[in-house]
Amino acid sequence: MRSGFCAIVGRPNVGKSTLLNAVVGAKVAITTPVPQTTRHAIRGVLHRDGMQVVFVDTPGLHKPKTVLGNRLNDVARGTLSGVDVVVFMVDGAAGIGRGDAFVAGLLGEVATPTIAVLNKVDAYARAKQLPQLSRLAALGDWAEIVPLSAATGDNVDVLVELIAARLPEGPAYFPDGQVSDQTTEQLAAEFVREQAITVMREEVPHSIAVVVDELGPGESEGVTVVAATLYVERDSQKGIVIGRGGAVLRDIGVRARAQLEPLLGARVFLDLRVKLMKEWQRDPRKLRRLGY
Ligand SMILES: Nc1nc2c(ncn2[C@@H]2O[C@H](COP(=O)(O)OP(=O)(O)OP(=O)(O)O)[C@@H](O)[C@H]2O)c(=O)[nH]1
Ligand SMILES: [Mg+2]
Repeated sequence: MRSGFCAIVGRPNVGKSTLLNAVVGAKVAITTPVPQTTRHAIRGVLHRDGMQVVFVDTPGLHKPKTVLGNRLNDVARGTLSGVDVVVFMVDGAAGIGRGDAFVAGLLGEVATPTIAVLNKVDAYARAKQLPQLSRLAALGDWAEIVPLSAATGDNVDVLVELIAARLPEGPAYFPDGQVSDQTTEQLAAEFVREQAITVMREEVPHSIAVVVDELGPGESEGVTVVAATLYVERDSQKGIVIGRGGAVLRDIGVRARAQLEPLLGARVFLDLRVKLMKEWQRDPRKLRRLGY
């Protein structure tokens, strides 16, 4: 069979994780309108007759301001060697800028064949596509250039074919039916973090880390208990995440439960708490404790 690895890289918020979910056909990575959502290299597996593609979604490459930021860039850069194909994604709706040129520069140092993707073609006028494509072409030496929409799925199949054509003969790296390398606890923590980011504003989303403390059958039949802690960095953020009378945390819980129930295939009792872990983004030991 044909099989291999494909890294998806680009600056934050261009739609990398949305593409991962589209190609895999399942929600394996969280996606939000807030840049720097993804914090791990997340593997998602596309199974086809006679073919397996392991996609590696990565944190958006950016100018780091914290230890966490440096760590995220290292994770993204670390995936570039050891894959068969790289997908370099830019956001056609936001336009191509210095952040994209910076990532393209990094890719110039890597020998892996790279397919450039112009994402979000659903979100701007068609007349703007040609200039965007030529700007993208000028950024590097790309094996192919593909305009697509990760959100609507438009042209995603074309990208998959181009990736498949570049894969070697190889083994199946994941068993049939397995679409991700994350544990249920990791996925559940990410689903909670997605809703926390979606509900929060300003700088708070970046200050949140989520750890699932417990996940298992509850006392009543068909109920799964998920207990998770939302860690914030500053004392003032605790009150913001909890909200007046607990309203904000409740809102996060209701939204997260709606995502967790299909994931776990059960009714979910979700127990959320908020704790302070001072300046965790700047402390390597705390980062390790949070799994980063
Ligand atoms: N209109 C439109 N929006 C999209 C498309 N793809 C992604 N988005 C939106 O763009 C935002 C960012 O998407 P993500 O997939 O989280 O982006 P990312 O590149 O993984 O971001 P980081 O993890 O922060 O690096 C979300 O609000 C998505 O819904 C697209 O094709 N069209
Ligand atoms: Mg992402």
